[in-house]
Amino acid sequence: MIYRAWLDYNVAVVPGQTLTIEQFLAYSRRFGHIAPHPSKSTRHPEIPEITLLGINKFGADGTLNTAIYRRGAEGWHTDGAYDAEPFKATQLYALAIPSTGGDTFFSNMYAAYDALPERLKLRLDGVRGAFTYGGRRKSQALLNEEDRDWVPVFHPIIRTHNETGRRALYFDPGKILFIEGAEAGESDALIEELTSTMIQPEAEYRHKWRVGDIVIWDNRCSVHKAAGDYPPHEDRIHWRVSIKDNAAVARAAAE
Ligand SMILES: O=C(O)CCC(=O)C(=O)O
Ligand SMILES: [Fe+2]
Repeated sequence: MIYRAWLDYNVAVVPGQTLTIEQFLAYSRRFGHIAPHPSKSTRHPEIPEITLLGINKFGADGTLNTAIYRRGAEGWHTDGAYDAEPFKATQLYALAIPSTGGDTFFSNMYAAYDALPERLKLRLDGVRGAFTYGGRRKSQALLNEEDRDWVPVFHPIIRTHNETGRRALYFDPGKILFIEGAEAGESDALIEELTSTMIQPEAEYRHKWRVGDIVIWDNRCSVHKAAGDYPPHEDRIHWRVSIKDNAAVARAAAE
């Protein structure tokens, strides 16, 4: 039931939960395989599948670590586009929520595809983009030094969702390097045009968190960003899991 609604709506919210980590992991596995996130420094110290959001926000000298405070707030993105098999879903469970701010925004990429001018639909059909962690800006502050060397991976910019069969725009301004087969000027122009047109205001959802909320989103057909605007001295803490497609993980293991 939840799974079907989630496929239809991209984002599913289950409010009012009181879960242990084991329960959260067990529930998350209904959606697929939980893969540890490449940011090792923000993983739970004992359970690598769990990423902790909003923990260790202040350094030893008391300064705010903006990479942690503003994680996910640097722009619209889809999680894991730097991976050959990107995360199908991301799921967050809210443990502490500030008195004001700290919302998460979502936007539908089926709607973004539908709204593309015919010229772009034709130009991008069958065309792939090159993606890395940090993209052209090389924003890699959450990665350990030894984990910052990324080989670009390629994904179709117009993606047919493997479960719904619908076409979506698959694009991430902060992770894309270039559009395959386009000369540099055109590639930059396409990236700029997609960046400025990908968000359809009527296809947005803004989640206002409450403690106990579980929110899962589909990275294959939506983008999201954190507001990054809450009072830094207040807590905003989530458990987070990155979820891959079971069949894809089994295929990769067999290779
Ligand atoms: O903290 C949030 O609101 C979302 C952060 C984010 O982009 C993510 O967890 O993938
Ligand atoms: Fe994200």
